[in-house]
Amino acid sequence: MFNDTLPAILLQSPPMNYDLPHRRFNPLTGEWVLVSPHRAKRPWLGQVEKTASDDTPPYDPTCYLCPGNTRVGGSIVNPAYSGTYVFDNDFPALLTPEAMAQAEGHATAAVGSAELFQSEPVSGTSRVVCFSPRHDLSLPQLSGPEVEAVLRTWGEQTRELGALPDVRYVQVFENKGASMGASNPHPHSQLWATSNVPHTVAIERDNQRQYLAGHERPLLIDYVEQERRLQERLVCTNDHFTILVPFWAVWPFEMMVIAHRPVSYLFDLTAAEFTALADVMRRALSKYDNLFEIPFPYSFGWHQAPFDDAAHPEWVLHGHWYPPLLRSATVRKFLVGYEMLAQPQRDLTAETAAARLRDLPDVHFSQRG
Ligand code: H2U
Ligand code: ZN
Repeated sequence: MFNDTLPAILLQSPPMNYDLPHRRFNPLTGEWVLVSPHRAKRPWLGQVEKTASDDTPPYDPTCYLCPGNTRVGGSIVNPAYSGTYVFDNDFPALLTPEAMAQAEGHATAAVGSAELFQSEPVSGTSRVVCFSPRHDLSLPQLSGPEVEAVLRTWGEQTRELGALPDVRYVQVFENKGASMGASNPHPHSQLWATSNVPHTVAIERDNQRQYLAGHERPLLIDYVEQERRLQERLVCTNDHFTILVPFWAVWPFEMMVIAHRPVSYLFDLTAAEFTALADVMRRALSKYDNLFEIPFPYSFGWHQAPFDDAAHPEWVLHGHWYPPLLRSATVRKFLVGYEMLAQPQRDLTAETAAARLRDLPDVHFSQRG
């Protein structure tokens, strides 16, 4: 049952006409988004994206992620893996503390005052997680147990990397589709574990802490309960997780997955929660692909609590999908101009985007009879 007491701030918010330009607040980041619903019909003469080819083979002899193939660089051969497959990134963005200590001949740039030219070393580990030996299947095309295996692998990797003495945060993320910078269609994700808590995560932590201190309830627990009651922005839900288009979404079909209890890490989920999470994700990601009947590109990532030696009663495990496509498989949104200089802006409302996703079948178009 949901808590019937709305936080004071929401009780006080006046009814709004969402057909007129307005701005919406993101309580996780403290940022605002400008919403201009009347603009959704403007003509488009700009860039047209290429669609992914639909003749991707189950195995590609030239793919550096397929089982049995040689990785870039030529010295490592992938094993004949049958489930998920994890390896250290051959081109890591971060050096381990040991490699940092061993590095010789370091150059020092000329700097000014300590206040205006701040810097600090960052060490860490980068890994790649392949979802499946199949080169051609994205997450929603895998079976429930296969998606669960991916979730459990992300959880185990988070636990392992988070236990390293110099790690303060583990970011799990997936770039899907060439337009989001994915280097290869083979379904895969990355983990970067760093010696610092990255900026966005630190801001989300501080805002969740502040909300808990003021309301004695975690921010995202209050938020997800109210969204489940309002029902306007829901995409898929079950007993343990909700996927919705957040009220403050910036990207046209942006979604969040939110746990129904304040759990900090994927590895803290129960068996029933892993199964439930695989279920909502398969359904929501099938809707994504069904929207334009293409593998829907996005950047996705988990926000788990930092490993910063503090307890995290404020934290609610959640993930963000940031997909660029707007009106078709070939027309994307760019965050440029006013959005780079002033604030993000969207035309399509979050409610319209959620209704479109909600109304789509939750069975992947490739698997329909
Ligand atoms: P992206 O598609 O999100 O770029 O992820 C692929 C990662 O795989 C990328 O970080 C790594 C790249 O460094 N990689 C290897 O570690 N070994 C390879 O043989 C090729 C790619
Ligand atoms: Zn492959």
